[in-house]
Amino acid sequence: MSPQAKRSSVIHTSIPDAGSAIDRNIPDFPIAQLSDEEKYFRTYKAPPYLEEIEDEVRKFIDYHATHTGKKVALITSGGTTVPLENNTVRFIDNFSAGTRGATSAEYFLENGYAVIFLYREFSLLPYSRHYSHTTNCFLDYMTESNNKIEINPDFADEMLMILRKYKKAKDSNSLLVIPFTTVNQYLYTLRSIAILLQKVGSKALFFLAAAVSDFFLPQSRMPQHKIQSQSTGKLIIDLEQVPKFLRRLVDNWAPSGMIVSFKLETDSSILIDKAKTALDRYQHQLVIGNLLQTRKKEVVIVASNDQSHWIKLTDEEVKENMEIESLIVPEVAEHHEKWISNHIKKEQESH
Ligand code: 9Z3
Repeated sequence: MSPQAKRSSVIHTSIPDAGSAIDRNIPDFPIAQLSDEEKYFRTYKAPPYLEEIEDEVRKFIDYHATHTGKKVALITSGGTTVPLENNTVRFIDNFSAGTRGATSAEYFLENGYAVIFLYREFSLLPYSRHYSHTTNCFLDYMTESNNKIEINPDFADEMLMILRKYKKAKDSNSLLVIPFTTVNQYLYTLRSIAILLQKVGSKALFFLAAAVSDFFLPQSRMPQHKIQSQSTGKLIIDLEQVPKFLRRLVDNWAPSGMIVSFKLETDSSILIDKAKTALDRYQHQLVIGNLLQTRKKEVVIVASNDQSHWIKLTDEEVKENMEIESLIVPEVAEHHEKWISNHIKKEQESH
């Protein structure tokens, strides 16, 4: 049974919360300072379904902590939206389809991890990604024979392999899928899951591939209804900076977990410097740098000891449809192993 099927009702994160339009009682959001992350959570309310998700995540983590001893990866995937209206007709979004996250989730599962997949609702999911969002219609994978529907033999072998992996992940209760749509939902859910993951200590791995908006429109300024066309002929949107949640994650929410963030740039000359700055600023363990233009065939892994190296697919490998995540994930898992043994050593020394 899929994790979603177990829920008492389907959670749809894309349904807007209509209960808090422009409300002058909600304090306006202060200009973001590095120390202001917690203010965000004091000012903005949690999504109404959060407790339900926390229960599911708690059960999943307890199951693996007690029965399998697996390492647990939290993978974030896809882009966050920034609603411009309470009854949301318009929102700001970004390009991410969730390919990096969904593909990486499959390789983490293959590498023995239990995976919590925190993804933008309707973006790519592990395993089904091979058939959804493609240029082929899913019906092209079927044929009819003797009044029965069958898998088109051209695709059957590949589909069988994927089906087996999918079933294995499900039957071993190794994949939990949790949705978000808005940046507010993302931040709240990330925080909750990170705190719950403290239970597995250094066995928790954070693989933050989601493209999170840097700016948002505070609830105090969000109109309830669709913005009407302006007499000035212009729409001026005044956004605030989303607090830098990574610092809270490293310092407070996940003090023992290993944290891998992604840095996306479009200018190759600044990529490594930006990745190093992020490591310096947030003091986490790895940054994976990628350029929008080449992200499917090369990434640079930058570690906190200032070492960096590129993983690149050759033209041949690209032609053979090799996925760069099949190289990224084992390398990250190796770093994680070292992280865990260092933690065990430190614990032994302190006893
Ligand atoms: C990434 O860099 C991901 O690799 C992509 C994946 C979003 C490029 P796709 O979904 O794309 O496979 O099409 N994610 C992180 C992007 C990001 O917003 N990073 C922040 C930054 O660059 C840091 S948390 O400042």
